[in-house]
Amino acid sequence: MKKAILKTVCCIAVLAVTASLMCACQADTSKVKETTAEQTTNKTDKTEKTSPKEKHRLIIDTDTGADDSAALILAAKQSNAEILGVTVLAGNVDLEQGAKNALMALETAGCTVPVYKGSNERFEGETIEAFSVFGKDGMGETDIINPKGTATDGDAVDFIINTVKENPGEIEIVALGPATNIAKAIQKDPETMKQTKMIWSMGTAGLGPGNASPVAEFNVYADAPAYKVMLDSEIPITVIGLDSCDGEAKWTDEQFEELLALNDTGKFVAKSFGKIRQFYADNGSEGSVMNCDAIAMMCVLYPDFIKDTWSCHGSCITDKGETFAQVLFYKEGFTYDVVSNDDFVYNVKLVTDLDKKAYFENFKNAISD
Ligand SMILES: [Ca+2]
Repeated sequence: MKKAILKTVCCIAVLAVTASLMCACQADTSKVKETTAEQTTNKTDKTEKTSPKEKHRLIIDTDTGADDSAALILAAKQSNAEILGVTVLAGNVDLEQGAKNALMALETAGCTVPVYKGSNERFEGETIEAFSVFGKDGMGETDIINPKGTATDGDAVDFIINTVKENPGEIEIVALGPATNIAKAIQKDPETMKQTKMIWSMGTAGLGPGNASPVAEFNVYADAPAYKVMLDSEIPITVIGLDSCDGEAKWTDEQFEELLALNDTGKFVAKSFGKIRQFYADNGSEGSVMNCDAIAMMCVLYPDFIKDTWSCHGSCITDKGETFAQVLFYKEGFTYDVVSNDDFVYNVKLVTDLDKKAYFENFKNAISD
């Protein structure tokens, strides 16, 4: 099988714009805390109609290609997301390009938060082979990546550990690439990392087919040992698999045209998907493409978006062979004839149903000015 990677307000009046930007992406939480109950009641941001009021304090871990970029923009535009930092690793593209892409996506969304560079090698030391169907720059090769900012000094893994340590039980990590940075953080300081509130993992094939092999999804395939470390870490994990972004969740040609006509942010997102749309067309799937990373972000920020989850024991196969990087999900409560699940640790919530029809409209509303 061809290695086809189909990944692939706060306020009223004058305060509204400033405060909503701060709520969306500002790492300085003191500004967020200034929001009063009255102001919250008077929110006018249209995205609030479909998003909850609970604040999510996020680290976004990303191998930034076009779909990661869409997820970053979504988070930056949502007033219930506070991005404390973005950590980058190789995957869709190499580390340097991934950092530039993340910076550009955040700048496009009007968001300034620190971007840290992390792993260019797998958990076990081999270089991560960057592979992108989003073009050489991971962003459609249309010269849209010209960030003004640069990556912040310091290592992504240390940033993750220190941020969790300083905010025990509060940090949600949105994992949009291979699990290398996260596994390294777990290896370096497992007790601190257990204070992570939740890891939201866009990874695995879910209950469907893979895209790196018949059974494996790219993020897991790129570093299966790291994914195994993450699953075995005792940190709460919610998994959004490839099957969650298929079918009605795919974006159509007409929807990309809507984004092009919407505003500069919409143009940026639409252009970044140009190469992957061509890739799909060349592989017999013209007219719609998956956008998994932003769907994972929507799962974090729009609880009504998730319709069902299974409590599962998730197990990652790291032995070389046909099933390398497959993740098995043993559903809690299911009785097997030959395998007792009594001793399993139910370490994963697997998203098994979500509001796919609402995906594009929610995204478009979030980035509308
Ligand atoms: Ca990604």
